[in-house]
Amino acid sequence: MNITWPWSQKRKSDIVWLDLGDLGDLVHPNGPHEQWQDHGLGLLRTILHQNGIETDILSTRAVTSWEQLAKQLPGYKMMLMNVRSYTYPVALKAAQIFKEINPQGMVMAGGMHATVAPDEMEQVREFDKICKGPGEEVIVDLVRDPDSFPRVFLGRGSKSMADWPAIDRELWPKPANWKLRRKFNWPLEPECGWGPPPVATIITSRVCPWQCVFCNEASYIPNMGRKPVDAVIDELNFLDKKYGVGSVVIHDSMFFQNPSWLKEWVEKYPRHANKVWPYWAAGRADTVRQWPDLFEALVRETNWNLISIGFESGSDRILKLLNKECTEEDNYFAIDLLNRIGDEMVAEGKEPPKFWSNIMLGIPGESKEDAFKTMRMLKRMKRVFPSISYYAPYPGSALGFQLIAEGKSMMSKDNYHRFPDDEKVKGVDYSFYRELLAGKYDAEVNSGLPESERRRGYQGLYAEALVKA
Ligand code: B12
Ligand code: SF4
Repeated sequence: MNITWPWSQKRKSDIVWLDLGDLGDLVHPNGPHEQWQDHGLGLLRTILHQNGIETDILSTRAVTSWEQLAKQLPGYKMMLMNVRSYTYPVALKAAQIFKEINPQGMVMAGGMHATVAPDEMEQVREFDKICKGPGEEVIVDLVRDPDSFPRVFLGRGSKSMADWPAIDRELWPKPANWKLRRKFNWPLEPECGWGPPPVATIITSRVCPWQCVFCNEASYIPNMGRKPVDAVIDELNFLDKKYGVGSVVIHDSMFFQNPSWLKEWVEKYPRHANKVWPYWAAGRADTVRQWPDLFEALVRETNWNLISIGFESGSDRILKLLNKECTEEDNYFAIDLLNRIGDEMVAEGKEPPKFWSNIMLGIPGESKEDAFKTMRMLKRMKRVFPSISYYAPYPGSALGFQLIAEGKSMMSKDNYHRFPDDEKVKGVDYSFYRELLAGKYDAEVNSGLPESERRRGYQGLYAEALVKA
């Protein structure tokens, strides 16, 4: 029997924050990433509570049916939510149910989807207020006096993350099943195979200055200062003292930027953190090539042992098309460097670092040879968790908007979901990619590769790597 914890929670407020995600993700999740907590929700609820505005928390992830959610909604006067494109279908349904039950209640929506697709949300009468952009400087006024805001409005963010309060993690939703609860380490997060539990997810920077056409964060997140190194370390030490930290996931879209910040991190993290916890964080191949010494120092001295790089493709033609501003050569430089550092660390009797290698297949315009080159690049990595997905045309990205406008996107409003093996763009030969990942084209991929690389990635490994992450 599953016990859904929120049912037993006492209602403290007539304002509820609804955490979004697939039904059941906090009851019996498919994988670890579905269980990760939402920093936008955490930050804004912390700000509200610090300003004397109590909110209750409910989660679509903590129920297994819409009826279960509906039973918890009567009487609320306001519902707040952080809507991303991949949670939009859930947000829409929840807003409709809320308004059916509480016709006088208000639904306040913000988040990435509200920022990149406000027109879509404007057409839905159940959304009473739609906030584009950051919400930390407006959330208190919005909740106190919603009528002073137009229906769709521009939010306001802090100048720097130094101004953000540390998230009160106990405001995050709880796992809703006693078995899951035992290994979840709430309010820290569960193990996902990247490092020992409990896992602390943190954010040190919000903006990525690059302009990749499939992502393009800079176009919708206003520039803001990075969280000071001391504040990051203080937060981790605080969490460790209170809950015990096993490893860290740095959720920044781009951790490996601002060399001066990174140098300070190399200097202070090993000396001031309670423990030099291993961590997952993201970089780019071109900047690894630009600052190889800094990269090596971070890996060796700060225990950056899972390096997420958006390699995306092993073909210059496709990298250009994606405006990735990285070349095949940059990618191979980063791969060879980490292979070398890993070999040396093995020789020193240390655990070697690994890549978390983001790869996209099924990019419109990609030829079979381009895809073979990508698979060859993957085989060059000695130690890697491949994270492979079919290109998804998200609104908010330049290429996404273009494909949506051309009618080529198969990601309907009801299905912004990113299941990596869903078919997402018209005209892409997905059966070829399925066969490629199943090993049918191994001969072509392996041609010209040395024996050691041919052997890497046994049949089926890459198909399994098509995970939802
Ligand atoms: C951490 C992260 C994840 C984590 C954890 C997600 C989670 N549980 O929160 C993981 C790794 C699981 C993940 C996965 C995915 N993610 Co992700 N992720 C991020 C990342 C890097 C940071 C999110 C974050 O915490 N930001 C910081 C907080 C403070 O910001 P925020 O949540 O947006 O909230 C602010 C505002 O939006 C606003 N706001 C929010 N809610 C509200 C509500 C009200 C009422 C108001 C007024 C304001 C407001 O105020 C907040 C403070 O400024 C973002 C990129 C980014 N820079 O934001 C991508 C991002 C959100 N992810 C994205 C995507 C596409 C995905 C994936 C689909 C695939 C992928 N590309 O990795 C998967 C899907 C997972 C799934 N469940 O199916 C896209 C979403 C695009 C879109 N149009 O919605 C982003 C923007 C990255 C990108 N540029 O493509 N992701
Ligand atoms: S894909 Fe990575 S490098 Fe490119 S804009 Fe997005 S976060 Fe930045």
